Amino acid sequence: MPTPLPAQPYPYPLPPTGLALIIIDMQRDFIEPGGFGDALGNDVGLLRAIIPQVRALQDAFRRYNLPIFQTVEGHLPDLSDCPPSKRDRGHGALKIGDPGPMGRILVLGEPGNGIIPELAPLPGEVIIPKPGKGAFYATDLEAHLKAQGVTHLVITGVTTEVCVQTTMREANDRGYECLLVEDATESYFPEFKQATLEMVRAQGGIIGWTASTEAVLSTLAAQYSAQVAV
Ligand code: TIU
Repeated sequence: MPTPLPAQPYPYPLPPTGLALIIIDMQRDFIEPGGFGDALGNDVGLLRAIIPQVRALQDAFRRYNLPIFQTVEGHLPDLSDCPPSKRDRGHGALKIGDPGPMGRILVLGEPGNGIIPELAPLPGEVIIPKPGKGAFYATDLEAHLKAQGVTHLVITGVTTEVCVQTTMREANDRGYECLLVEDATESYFPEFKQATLEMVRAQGGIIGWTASTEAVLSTLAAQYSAQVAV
């Protein structure tokens, strides 16, 4: 039986099996000075606010043996998977592939492309490299989810209205029941974050649900503690 999790626009049916945590792009490129987010002219310090909540969710999913998928946005060193439109957009100080203080901007394997130490994955946890904003485009995320019987996604990470929202919309169209965690996602633009929360849960949950980290943690404990204990 699903356990109702306090959420908007109505309780989210937390399933007994099939739940996964998605952590979008908590990589140095977006959160530390000298990366892609900084090159685009953003105040990257804003995004650090969600680290404790994402970490608490990561710890809980580990405790209950539920799958965790982290993504990183990045491109192959030859940029063959980076459309010129993306590289040229925005007239930033540094373009994708240029050398920067944390290595080549938004290139897979460079120091800036690494997940921040506070949220480092454990051995065996899956990292999905993605060339686009959505985590399903040109990745094997859906194959992983199907292989593990995942039907419900708790979604966190940055930035809310770009990679997080794109991923949630892609997942919703594929039939996943998606919950966006309000205080575990962040944007360079507070008003865009707020608008995203409102638009995904409008019209009876047109894209899915939103809830607080505390609501997710307490409902996870009620649903899964007993399962782990046996
Ligand atoms: N620029 C911005 O807000 N976001 C991105 O480019 N990628 C992600 O959201 N991860």
